[in-house]
Amino acid sequence: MRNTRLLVLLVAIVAIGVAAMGAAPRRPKPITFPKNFLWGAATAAHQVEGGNYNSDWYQWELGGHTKDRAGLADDSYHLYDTDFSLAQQMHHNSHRLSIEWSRIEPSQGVWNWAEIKHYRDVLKAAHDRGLKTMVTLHHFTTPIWVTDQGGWTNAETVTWFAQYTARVVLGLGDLVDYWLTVNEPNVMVLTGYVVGLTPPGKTDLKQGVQVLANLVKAHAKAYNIIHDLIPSARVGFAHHMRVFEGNSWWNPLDALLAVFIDDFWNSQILRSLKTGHLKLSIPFLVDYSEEVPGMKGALDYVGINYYTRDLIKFDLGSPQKFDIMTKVDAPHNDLGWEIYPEGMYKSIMKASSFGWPVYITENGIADAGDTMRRQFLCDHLKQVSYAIDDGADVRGYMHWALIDNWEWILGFAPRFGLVAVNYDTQQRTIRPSAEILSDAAATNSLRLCK
Ligand code: GCO
Repeated sequence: MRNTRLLVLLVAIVAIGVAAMGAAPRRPKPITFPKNFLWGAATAAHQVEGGNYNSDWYQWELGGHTKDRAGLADDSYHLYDTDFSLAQQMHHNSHRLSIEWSRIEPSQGVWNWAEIKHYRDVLKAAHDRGLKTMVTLHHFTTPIWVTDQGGWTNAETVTWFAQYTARVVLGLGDLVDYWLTVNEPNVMVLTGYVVGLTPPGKTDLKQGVQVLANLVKAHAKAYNIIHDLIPSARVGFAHHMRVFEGNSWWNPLDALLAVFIDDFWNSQILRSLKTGHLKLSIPFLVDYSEEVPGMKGALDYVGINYYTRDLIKFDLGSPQKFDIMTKVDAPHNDLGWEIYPEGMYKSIMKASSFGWPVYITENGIADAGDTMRRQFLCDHLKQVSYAIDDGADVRGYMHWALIDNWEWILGFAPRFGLVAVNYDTQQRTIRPSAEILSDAAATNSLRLCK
């Protein structure tokens, strides 16, 4: 009896000790980052360039599915050097942007050399401002000539994307430091083929899974083409990662579903690229399996886009048998997304468990008042540093976004920019909170974060 009591006491003491250690600060201040760390911000062609009238998204806008039309957006097609000079003023050493496929190849097999020349000018301007270039080949928009022939449901699109990739590599390859093939294949499929909010507006999970498979194949094919032409190229894709947890702690079905969804959403594409076997599955819902030649190891780094956490609730009444919820008693951004910095650490650790280096290719906050971004940056960057401490090979952080921009179906209202944009005048103004990232970039540390 006495021994048992003693044992209980001992266990309690050890437990308290461990808990106290866990609560202790993880790093001596100031937090510093590895040498040659990339510091920068991201944009995407259709969201900032303006004048893109040849893609499925433009048609979607015409169909009245978006709050505003992108129109001239930030007019970055013309003002790109102004944008880069702002990045330079903020001490960034890199910038992520995307190339608009429908400009380069306005109709099938027709190459617009003037647009290739335009992007050469853009990338040169970035280099002249001391910015390494990270170039996305497909950021949500697909040329109309492709979607007219079935878009990403058509397996031929994989070949067409490969041809476009080859053209871009030949035309721009000498000016690209990092490649991203596709942006967020999982988001494209969820919004475009499952919930139907973005083009092509379908609600067909089966077709969505086929599209996801095609996007992964398109990535792998593009990866190989880029490497054939430029053996030393660094090629990744931008993977949207989220944290999924059960909605009610007492309901094991919520937790179990969260495990399945987490694996499908966050890990299965990476695992497929590791093994060469494309396997997408959620028990009773999704089951896709195919050996894809040339896919094994077709990745040099994982680009992580991280924003938030979701809670999963078992629901017999919903077609998918679950609902996606947001934690209520937590801080949220202007769009109601939970602000959950620990998710950054969790996402990095998950991605890096596959053995690839990681770049954060997006992370940001809709915060029109600029009251939350400062803390957001500090909290998320700290989590990046903790992941590095724990062995993850993180090599860069790109904030979403460099400037306010057109947020797809939500139009111009959400303000994600380090730089505020007045859309009437195209006046750009650096937001005070941008200082956190500028100083981090200038000093390779988080000395401004408490
Ligand atoms: C995405 C895209 C960006 C968005 C950003 C904010 O993640 O949806 O890559 O185009 O604008 O994420 O929602």
